[in-house]
Amino acid sequence: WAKLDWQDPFLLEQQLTDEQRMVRDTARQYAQNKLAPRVRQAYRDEQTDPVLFREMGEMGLLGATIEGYGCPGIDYISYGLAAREIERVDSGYRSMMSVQSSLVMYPIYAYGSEHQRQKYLPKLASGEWIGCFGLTEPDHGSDPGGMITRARSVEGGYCLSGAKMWITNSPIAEVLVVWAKTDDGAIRGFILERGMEGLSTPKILGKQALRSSVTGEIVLDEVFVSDEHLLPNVSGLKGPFGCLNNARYGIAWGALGAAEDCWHTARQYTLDRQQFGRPLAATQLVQLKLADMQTEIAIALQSCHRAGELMNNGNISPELISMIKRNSCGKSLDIARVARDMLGGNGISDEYPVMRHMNNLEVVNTYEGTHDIHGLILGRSQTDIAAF
Ligand code: TGC
Ligand code: FAD
Repeated sequence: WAKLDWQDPFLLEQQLTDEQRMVRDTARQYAQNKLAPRVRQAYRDEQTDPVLFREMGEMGLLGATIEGYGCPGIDYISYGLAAREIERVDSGYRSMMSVQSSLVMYPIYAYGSEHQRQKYLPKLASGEWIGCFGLTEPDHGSDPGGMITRARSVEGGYCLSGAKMWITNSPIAEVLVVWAKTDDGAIRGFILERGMEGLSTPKILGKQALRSSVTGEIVLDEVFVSDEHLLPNVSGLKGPFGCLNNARYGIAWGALGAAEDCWHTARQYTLDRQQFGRPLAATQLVQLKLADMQTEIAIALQSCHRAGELMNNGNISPELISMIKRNSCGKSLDIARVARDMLGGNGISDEYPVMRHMNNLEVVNTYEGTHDIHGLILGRSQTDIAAF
């Protein structure tokens, strides 16, 4: 019998290719050497440094699965492994990377004209330009189909009016992918640029989570865009949802990085901390908690790896992505809450990462479709009844 590798019970390491390991190691090095030393202050000050996008661009982490246009074209398992390494440091940093990659570059690549691809993708890949994705509105979150933002046809283009809420990167974005209903009621995507008349992006202040990643509104007051700003190759909700599939897949891997950091921190802390004359880790209650964390993370990583194989051969369903997004986020949030408790009073201090991860995971469990909405997507898939 083999000896269990407690950190990697299913030997995921052996399932990876050399290239996947290389991408993972590069992302880990960047995350640990460059992001980890900055995160505590960034989180305290609620500051997002735009230079991080250029660093991520140099590391090939932006739009990484896209072929050409300055992007490396890595496979989906490598992309998931990179998301896990970045989120091991902070969910906010992974958010910045996934919005730019899956929600801004992907729609331009998949639905844009060749001219739009050439114009935007290289600068988004290098991080010179920062992007954001506006779907959610103040009164329409889980039900984006009810959006009220309008793109009225006018001579030579469209006039956009409305408001988007809770938009990652919006206050610092140069390129804004915005979804709006046209005169015929169809949902269409538009590429907006900072500086357009009538466009503003106020920052949302006072977030108690995801503080290293800036969030804002997009306010559209009769913003004129010419026809060439319309994404020509998609119409309907399948446009934004197609982007969300990629982002949700990355989140499923990423959240587990944050959970692993909580698990490892709780394990080391309870080994070091003595109460009643022995390490906390010598108690049955603590060992059960560690066993639960190890089990949930190991099984979830295997599900992500399998989903990555299906992504790579173009054979994944959106519902399976809902399953792993929901499972990883829900389980990671539970793990972070338990880890916070295991650190006692120290668990609330930012000397340790667990409470920051816990707060961040509250967001990760909510955005890109809440835990319950993904449950309803899975419920619909087995009953054929939409219970939303
Ligand atoms: P429904 O009738 O189900 O579908 C409408 C049309 O869309 C198609 N579709 C999909 N296509 C591709 N992928 C998917 N996952 C798809 N889901 C649906 C569907 O086939 C249909 O196409 P067609 O051609 O027949 O018209 O739509 P519904 O309005 O009933 O939707 C229900 C529900 C709950 C599934 C959906 O609204 C939903 O997923 N809600 C959650 C909203 C959400 O995830 N918002 C995310 C905002 S972006 C964000 O949070 C970024 S955070 C980023 C970060 O910082 O990391
Ligand atoms: P609601 O839809 O109002 O849901 C509130 C509660 O009701 C939830 O528990 C939900 O599960 C439940 N609920 C809703 N409908 C039902 C139902 N039919 N049955 C049972 N329960 C239901 N959006 C973007 O477009 N772009 C971004 O970049 C972006 N970034 C974000 C960053 C942050 C920090 C945050 C917090 C959010 C971000 N979002 C973004 C928005 C995010 O996607 C939404 O918050 C999310 O989809 C939920 O929508 P909502 O907040 O309106 O909640």
